[in-house]
Amino acid sequence: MEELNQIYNSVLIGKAPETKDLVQKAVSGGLSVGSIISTMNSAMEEVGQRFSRNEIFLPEMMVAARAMKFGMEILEPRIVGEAKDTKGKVLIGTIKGDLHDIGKNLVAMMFRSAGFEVIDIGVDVTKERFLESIQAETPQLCAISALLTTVLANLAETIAFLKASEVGEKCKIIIGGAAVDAGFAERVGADGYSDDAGAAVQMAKSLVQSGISQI
Ligand code: B1M
Repeated sequence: MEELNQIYNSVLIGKAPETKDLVQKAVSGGLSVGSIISTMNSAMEEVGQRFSRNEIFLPEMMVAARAMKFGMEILEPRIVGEAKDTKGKVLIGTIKGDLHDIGKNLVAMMFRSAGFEVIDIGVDVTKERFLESIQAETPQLCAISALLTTVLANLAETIAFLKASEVGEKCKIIIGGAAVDAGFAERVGADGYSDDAGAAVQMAKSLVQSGISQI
């Protein structure tokens, strides 16, 4: 489809205002939000692969990320909408040492669209800040994003720290992001893992339905 190809190329080469316009046109023309997100995700995947092959460098990766964020600005109100009831409360952040936030933001939007209250505590979050925020906000779930393999030790340490704390029994920890998988999640004692935003929401719903009580 021509509109999706244009969005793909626009994200790939990092044209932020153009991406915003194209996404606006695509949604006005009736293209689904899901197809636009998956097109932008594919472009980011290609950006990552080109970066790995040293065909592009950090500045190109940064402008591509900015372009996707511009596109997401158009989609956000359509994803989030008006939540009618509260399914639960989720605290979300990207682990210490990791500044990637596009995936985390998308997961947060999907949670909001499914009726969860979301407390987003940002990127580069230390284990102490996760604990303080959980104590202050009393969420039923804490979702942690990790895209870099170099932060896996921080993630494992954070999960062990939270599990050993007073919130350990009450707040379930779910993880996701390109650096983690189900095996890692199991080894480090996370309560759940998902590889995309939609699956994270389904998992959260089933964890909440299985009777987690609020702290
Ligand atoms: Co970075 N980066 N980056 N980067 N970057 C990756 C992750 C990398 C795979 C690229 C590559 O080499 N192929 C690589 C990591 C390699 C590794 O660790 N093995 C990498 C690297 C090396 C780096 C730097 C170290 C580069 C450098 O400085 N030399 C540096 C690190 C900075 C830091 O964090 N300390 C860096 C920097 C950056 C930018 C700032 C330029 C930019 C981020 C901008 C931003 O986020 N604001 C960036 C980008 C854009 C990428 C790629 C190209 C795209 C990431 C993205 O946004 N994808 C990425 C390559 C890739 O992932 N293929 C790459 C779109 C997004 C929607 O997907 O985040 O995967 P994603 O989220 C998905 C799922 O993973 C899941 O749901 C989302 C939607 O379905 N999910 C969850 C995510 N979090 C979840 C939490 C959950 C559940 C599901 O909780 C339950």
